[in-house]
Amino acid sequence: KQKKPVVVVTRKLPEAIELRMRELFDVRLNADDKPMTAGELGEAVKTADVLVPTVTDKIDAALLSKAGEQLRLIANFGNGVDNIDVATAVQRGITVTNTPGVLTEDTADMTMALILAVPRRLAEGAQVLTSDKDWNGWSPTWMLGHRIWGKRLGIIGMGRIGQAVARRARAFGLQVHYHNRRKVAPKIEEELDATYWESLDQMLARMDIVSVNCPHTPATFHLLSARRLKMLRPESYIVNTARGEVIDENALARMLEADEIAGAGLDVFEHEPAVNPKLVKLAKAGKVVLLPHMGSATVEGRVDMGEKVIINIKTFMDGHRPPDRVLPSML
Ligand code: 8YV
Repeated sequence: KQKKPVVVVTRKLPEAIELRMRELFDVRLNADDKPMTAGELGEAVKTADVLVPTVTDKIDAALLSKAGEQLRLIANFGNGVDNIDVATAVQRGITVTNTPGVLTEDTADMTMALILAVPRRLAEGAQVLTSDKDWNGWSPTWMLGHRIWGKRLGIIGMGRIGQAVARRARAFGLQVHYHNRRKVAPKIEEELDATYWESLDQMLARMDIVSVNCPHTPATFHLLSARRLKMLRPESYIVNTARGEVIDENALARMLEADEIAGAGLDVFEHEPAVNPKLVKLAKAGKVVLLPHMGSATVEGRVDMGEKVIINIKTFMDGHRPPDRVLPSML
């Protein structure tokens, strides 16, 4: 009987996924629900045939240089692969996979939730009834937010998630605009009634709400730089459910403080789990809504992600190309 491959899983996964993995592989699980240290990861790659990391594990060139010859596959539990030095992994003959598709709708839902929550002051309103202060009752001029219907939404990154956001936005009466490396297929553009902007600067200057839905790559790091953020109108809002690194977080916080933009809804941060104290202060003041990286956090989604990881490992171990292989040229 063939030896089961050693699969090191860096974080606690849904129980059903762990059970299924144990049937198929020689699973080494990180027992506590916190990230492995760099030292523990270094030990893990010496023995693992397959590594299953998450967004909280940095799989960089230094770590990969410690890997033994037996490490052949890194099956990321997650869609974004900015935690992995894919080019170095591939150079060393290691295949990398991710979990695309299964978290598209959940992440788009959370994006839409923030698009609604910030202009309509949802978090602030919810606090009124749970804080010690009394609610004095309805008033015609109290807790007024801004209408989103009829406004212009600019989506940065029109991949699966961007398109899913666009579909929702259309249903809420928003006009959809987008910036992407390239124009999407005419059929999709037509379905979404979406306007393409080749120039991100020009799009930013005309939007009411901007949503970041692109991956974090060297090309998108601080894509929303201090200079670009200045293009935004003071009445505009910004939502990010992609990666914190795409926005210069400090510059954004400064602009929010100075009322140079109206508000922000952020699910991701530049230095997770640290959050810029200025943003926390602004959240307490009701100007921004902060979520702790929950975009894809559904019970169903995590199981789907786990199943994708299993399929990728199994297919690879059976000698075939795994369905969700990531190549450096795709980034
Ligand atoms: C996951 C995410 O929670 O998949 C991604 O890219 O950001 C999240 O939805 C996380 O990455 C799991 O590793």
